[in-house]
Amino acid sequence: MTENILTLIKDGVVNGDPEQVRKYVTEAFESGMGPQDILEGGLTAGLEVMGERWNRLEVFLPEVMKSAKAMKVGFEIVKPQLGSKDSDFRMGTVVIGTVKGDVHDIGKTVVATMLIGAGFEVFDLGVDQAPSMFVDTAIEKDADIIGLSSLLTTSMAIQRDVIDLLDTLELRDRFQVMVGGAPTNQEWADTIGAQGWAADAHAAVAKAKELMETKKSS
Ligand code: B1M
Repeated sequence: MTENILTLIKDGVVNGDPEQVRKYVTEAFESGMGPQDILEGGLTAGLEVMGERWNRLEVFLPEVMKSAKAMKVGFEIVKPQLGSKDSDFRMGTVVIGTVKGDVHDIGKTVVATMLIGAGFEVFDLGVDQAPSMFVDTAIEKDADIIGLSSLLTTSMAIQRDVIDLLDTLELRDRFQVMVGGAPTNQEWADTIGAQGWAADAHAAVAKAKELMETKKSS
């Protein structure tokens, strides 16, 4: 039963069918399934299939866009269930966004939502953001962490540009920088001097908590 609904959600994403996604995400909740399972087992799994098909040149951009839109319809239903923030309690403040030249926003939005759910105050800048935007907002909001998402090998360098800008402004010690996105890894984070890297949204929440501990003890 659980497997079945998740497969139907996944197929809805693959086929770019928002109504199918909406129907079965709603049914999944009604049957008692948790938001995390629906997100990972259905919605994200559907986009992974599209990514693999793209790699094999079996699909084109309009199909991937349709799938991404269908995924977002489901994510909007799941999102409120992921966030259980107690408004009086704050783990820390995060400014997050996708870097300049990159319009991929799904993974970044999932990470932002999970951080909110874990009790962080999050300012989501959206996509295609210049280094100065991250730094200016972090100063303005007195952030603890700057989160940089990049899904393209061509946009990864912008993560380094943000850190370079912090160095230039002598603000390097004021903020913890966390990077993420499919082409990134721990080695890249170490190379550019980011304090944190995470492979997925779960790991991003754990890393953000760890960075807060580091910040408090420094
Ligand atoms: Co694009 N795309 N895309 N795409 N797209 C990829 C990323 C690609 C790997 C596909 C491929 O070739 N196999 C490839 C990049 C290759 C590379 O550079 N290595 C690619 C390309 C080439 C492009 C275009 C250049 C295509 C073109 O125009 N010729 C173009 C780029 C436009 C631009 O940005 N300037 C493009 C466009 C698009 C769409 C608009 C069609 C659409 C995006 C829609 C949207 O976001 N609104 C799209 C999509 C959907 C994808 C794939 C299929 C799926 C991405 C996704 O949303 N995954 C992707 C293939 C793939 O990844 N398999 C692909 C689901 C999401 C939940 O996972 O984003 O990885 P992800 O996020 C994860 C982790 O990475 C991590 O946690 C998240 C949640 O678990 N994470 C962080 C992410 N950010 C983090 C930040 C953190 C910590 C963790 O801390 C701050």
